[in-house]
Amino acid sequence: MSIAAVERETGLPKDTLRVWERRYGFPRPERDPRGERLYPEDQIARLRTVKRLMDRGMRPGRLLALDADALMALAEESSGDAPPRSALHDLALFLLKTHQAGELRRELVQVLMRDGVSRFVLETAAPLARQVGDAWARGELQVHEEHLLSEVLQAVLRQAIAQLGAPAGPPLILLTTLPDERHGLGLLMAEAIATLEGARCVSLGTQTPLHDIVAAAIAQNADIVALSLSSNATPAQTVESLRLLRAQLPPAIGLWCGGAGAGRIKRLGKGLRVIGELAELGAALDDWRATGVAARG
Ligand code: B12
Repeated sequence: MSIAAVERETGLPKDTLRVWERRYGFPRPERDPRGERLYPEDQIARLRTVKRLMDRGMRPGRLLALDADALMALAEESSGDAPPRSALHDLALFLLKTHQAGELRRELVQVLMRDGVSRFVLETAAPLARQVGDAWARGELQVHEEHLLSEVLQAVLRQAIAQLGAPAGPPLILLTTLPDERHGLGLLMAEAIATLEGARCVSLGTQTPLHDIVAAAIAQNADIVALSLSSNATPAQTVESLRLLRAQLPPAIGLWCGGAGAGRIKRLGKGLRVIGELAELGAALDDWRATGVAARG
């Protein structure tokens, strides 16, 4: 894989990969006939694990000093920090591995009926998506099995949103993701919780060009534009897109961000609200209603 492909695959910027190569001697890419870097699959897998552990707060210097086996042992050990796996999650992983999509959907719908939308989203859907991502990174699930989970979860989340009916609002929230962001499950989860909290939601799905986000927000008379940023989002590019978006959106329209990638952009300043956890969305909406001010720093 080329350096650009490794950046896309792992979320590690090209410059970082080159610096690590010089400073730590890892990764050690091969070269193609034109002298361009080529990364073998085993090194990409190791880089994925390094990134995952860095997202949990570990320093790259420490991680890159470990050989492949020691890194894997650390990853196993630190998966204890992840939310505990429930019996349902084990069942879901089994159903994915045995390709029983219909059965998985039935199980999830039953949990939705039993627990209600809020608990289903916070306690079942979000941890399940993360655990499936971890299982894929460990090589326990195939890409097509991960895709299957996304499709099943999307279907169940859409069913949950439809069941809630359309609240009258306000505020009216326009939901979408930035042009390079294909992760849309967090967006659906935010839509479900916001709908439950009585906000009117219009979702454009994923990957909307910036000028179209602005045009849609004006056309829909939106109070808030809410974006979902996954951990795959490149911080520098995200900050730049958010700056452009903030500058082009009318000041009265709020710009809110959530998702694993939103935690890194807290310092963008006025006119952007970062909502760390979905559970905080209700409080943010109460706040908006109490002050009546959409654009907040
Ligand atoms: C499903 C999935 C995909 C699917 C997405 C399908 C879909 N329709 O969404 C597909 C196959 C498209 C995909 C593609 C890729 N993916 Co992917 N994917 C995942 C996976 C398994 C689940 C994502 C997810 O939904 N997570 C659950 C969400 C809901 O969690 P969250 O982002 O933390 O959000 C929570 C809150 O913050 C909040 N929230 C989210 N949004 C918002 C918005 C608002 C307004 C609010 C208030 C709150 C809020 O709600 C959530 C619940 O608490 C993750 C694993 C993981 N750990 O997340 C990998 C993961 C995110 N993907 C990853 C990668 C590398 C990729 C690809 C580069 C792979 C590739 N080679 O193509 C591409 C990139 C595509 C792109 N340009 O965006 C990596 C990112 C690594 C990193 N840290 O940089 C992960 C972490 C997998 C891994 N373990 O390595 N992926």
